[in-house]
Amino acid sequence: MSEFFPDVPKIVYGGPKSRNPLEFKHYNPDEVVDGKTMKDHLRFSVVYWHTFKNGLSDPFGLPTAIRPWDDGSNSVENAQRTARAAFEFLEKLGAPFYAFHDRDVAPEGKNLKESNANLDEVVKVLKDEQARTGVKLLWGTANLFSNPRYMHGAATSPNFDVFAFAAAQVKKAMEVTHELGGTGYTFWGGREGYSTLLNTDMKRELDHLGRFLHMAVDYKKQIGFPGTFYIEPKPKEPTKHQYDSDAAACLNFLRTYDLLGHFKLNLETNHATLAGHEMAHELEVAIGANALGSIDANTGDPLLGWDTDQFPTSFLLTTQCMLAIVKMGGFTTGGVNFDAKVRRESFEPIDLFHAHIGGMDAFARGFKIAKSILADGRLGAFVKDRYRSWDCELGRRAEEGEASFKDLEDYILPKGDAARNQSGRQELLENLINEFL
Ligand code: XLS
Ligand code: NI
Ligand code: NI
Repeated sequence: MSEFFPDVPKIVYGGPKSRNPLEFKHYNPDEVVDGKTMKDHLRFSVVYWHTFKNGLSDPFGLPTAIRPWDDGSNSVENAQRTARAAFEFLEKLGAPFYAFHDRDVAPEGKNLKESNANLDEVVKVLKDEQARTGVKLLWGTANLFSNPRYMHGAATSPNFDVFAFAAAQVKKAMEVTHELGGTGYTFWGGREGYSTLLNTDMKRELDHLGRFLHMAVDYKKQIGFPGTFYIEPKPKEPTKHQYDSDAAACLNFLRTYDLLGHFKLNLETNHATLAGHEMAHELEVAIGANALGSIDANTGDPLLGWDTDQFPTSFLLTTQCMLAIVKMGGFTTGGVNFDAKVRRESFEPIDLFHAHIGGMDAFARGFKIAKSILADGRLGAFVKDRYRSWDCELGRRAEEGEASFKDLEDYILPKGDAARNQSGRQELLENLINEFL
């Protein structure tokens, strides 16, 4: 079927020497690495909202995107045609997964009942297309931020009716995600945060959010949805402060409300940047808590202070991501989900292919570089060696909670001054990474 992208063939692996922009240079889906194909290691996913629905408007200008499948109407028919275009794209690209918000795939009706009915009509097409192509749903989610009703938030809205509406919307979104065999369901806070503390009872709002997520956990059990629940941290935008501001804040929230066992984190690169962290930092925080589930792969622009959601092309960035993910043992349920959009000036359908091919190649290359760095072993050995002084009897006891201040005093007093330090060798290690890029 070639209706919407007639000039684009199935994207194949051409190798690093290929000069064809519509071929992969590094991503060879069938190549086996450590007993698993690249396709299964990287689990690439395309997002519905940016790739099929985003008109590329910005705060200063109207949409520019040419999207032949979209007649601009709010009809179910338009949504169904968009779904077919989406699957033609997914199939040609060879992406094994996609992700959506309820309102990306189907138009909102004049009330919830009508919206749910619209969704059901489009889900039929999505189901058929999934069966036809073998493409799977990585995760679903509910859009709890676009409609004006959510101006004060959804689960943290001061308006109880809005809270109830959000609950009903998530209930339905979970049902269709389950019906489509989704491997996960994501909670991104949307507008869960505040613009000013002057009008905000923060503790009460957080309590409400905790309750909301418990109800979601209960409903998950009730319908037997086996997928993973994800929380996606973001520090700001659209609100001044989002409650899920970074990985550490999310983990603290989950722990406080006794939800930690039920959620993993879905980390987004540009959100890490906005939080003042490197993506690698966020990954380490999540992995340390055994809570990394999936990543929203993108990047920001250092000169622009907002969530520009650009496609990741830096090998250094993808290497840093994949070093953490490979060390963790790889993805189990999540994947590399391109929550990324083409620039407003890249308005043609073909740009969507260039963007995804580049992102997939960058991650494939980052994956291989990370594997080489780990196989080389020098980096890991350096880090291990840096802590070797702890590998003594008292060090072990201190790590295991079996030593007291008095024990440490008894140990160090006769030694005189503290032991000699060794260099952190940051520059040497940065050079070492560059050997592999
Ligand atoms: C917005 C978020 C959003 C989530 C899904 O910044 O990244 O796209 O991934 O709701
Ligand atoms: Ni995201
Ligand atoms: Ni984002």
